[in-house]
Amino acid sequence: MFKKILIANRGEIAVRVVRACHEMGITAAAVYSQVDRTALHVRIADDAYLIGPAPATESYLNIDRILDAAKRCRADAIHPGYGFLSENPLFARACGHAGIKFIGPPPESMDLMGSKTRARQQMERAGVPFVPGTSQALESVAEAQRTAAKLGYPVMLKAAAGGGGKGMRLVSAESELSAALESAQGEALSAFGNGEVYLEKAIINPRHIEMQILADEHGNCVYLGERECSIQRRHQKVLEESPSPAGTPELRKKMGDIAVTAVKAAGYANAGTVEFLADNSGNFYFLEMNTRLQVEHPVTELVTGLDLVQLQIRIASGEKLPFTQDEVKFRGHAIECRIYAEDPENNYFPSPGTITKLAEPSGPGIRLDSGIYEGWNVPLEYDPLLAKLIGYGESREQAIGRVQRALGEYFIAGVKTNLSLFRRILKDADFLAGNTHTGLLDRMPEQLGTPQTDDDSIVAIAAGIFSATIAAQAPPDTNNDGAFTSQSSAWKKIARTEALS
Ligand code: MV4
Repeated sequence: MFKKILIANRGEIAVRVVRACHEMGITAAAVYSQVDRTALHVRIADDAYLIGPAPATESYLNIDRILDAAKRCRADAIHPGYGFLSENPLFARACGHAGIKFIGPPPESMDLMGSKTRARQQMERAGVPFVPGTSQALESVAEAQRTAAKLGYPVMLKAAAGGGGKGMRLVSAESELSAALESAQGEALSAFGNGEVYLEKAIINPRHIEMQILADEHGNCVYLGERECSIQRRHQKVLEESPSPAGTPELRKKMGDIAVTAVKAAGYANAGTVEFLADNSGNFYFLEMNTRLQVEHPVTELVTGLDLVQLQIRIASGEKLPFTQDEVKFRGHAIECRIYAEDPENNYFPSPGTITKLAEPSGPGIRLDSGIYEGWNVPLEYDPLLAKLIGYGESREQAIGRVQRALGEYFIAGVKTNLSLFRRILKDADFLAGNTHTGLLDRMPEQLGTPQTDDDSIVAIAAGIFSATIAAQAPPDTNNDGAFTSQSSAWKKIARTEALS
């Protein structure tokens, strides 16, 4: 087993990996940029290395500087987390050349899955169902027109080097095709340095369901169940759950077996996710494969009882998978909310700043993977994910009740957050009915400037928090908080004020 792992990431995921290392008796080394000197992941790691200034290209995305830190601290292995260098085959290769184990898949699998057209060709050979379309770059407008006519409109133009929605165009009619092709190719070229674009039939109102897999370096592979990730905004996931409310044990087995086939065809090892689009008729299609640990991995951990990060580390050290597919048991339901420092009243723009107050939820069935603490400044240079609130229950209803309860306990001041969005989603009739789909947030009415609850006690508590933390500079007996005191005993008021100040 490794003695020391360098974590090439920051925020909550770096904290998550430090925790796994400590549970396994492995020394955890952090890296940080100049604005992250006091970040939580630096505080809880055993060592920490400055790798450069704030811009990610000069720090968390800089292969040389990260490898230099890994050599300086004599790390045996590097965990890349998600984002940054996690899906960069050049980085995985550079780690190999430096004699440091990259905790992730072989670079050849990353190359393959990094090209959507190559991945589609490989999946076709393996017999994996994929969205009808081309698996080669389009060469001309005439070719695009012929193919689109065969598929039937609407169609989707996609960048071969893309993923996650970048460089994508929905085309509803032939009259739009040639302009869309030109702009998609231009965008792909400038975003990825590769103008290759291909066509798929468009699936209308799809669900986004993904399958977690785990493969060792000895040819064994298991699936760990699906995650429903349809609740998203502008290709940014907001809430994920497992199992999918649209799923059945039969669908899980079918999708899981197909995911394992895809993984074997890619020569894959370590943790990975196979993404599918599902239509309303029970059909599903391979979309792409993510060759990393994902943000939403905790929901899978809760319903399987497994520790994915520990298993990644054990697999990378050469161990065999310690269980078979039959031994994987699914139990209960888990829901994750991604808590971002962003302003719901300003188009969810990032809202960096200092966390002046923080009250975190806990209690039965609640897991909080957080990267923040009170007094810390959320830098503006990176993704503003603050924490992931994950609720678990025996049933979906119990999980929802626990997340709702925990949202009520959660209080973050100093930065704007999207907590109010979750309070609304968890009351939305479609969501409660399990009718999750990719258009859900677009249809949800914004309730800006109006109270987002009609529960008087919540309004009173919010007013109390406001007067105790923000409005109140004077002693409690001169506070202008009549609405609060009229409903509460004096001792409650004093206790709350003391707890909050
Ligand atoms: C699609 C699609 C419909 N038809 N492909 C968006 C992200 C990228 N990974 C693939 N995406 C889509 N591909 C075909 N052939 C609709 C989407 C899509 C979507 C997919 C998953 C979750 C949210 C989405 C929101 C808009 C579009």
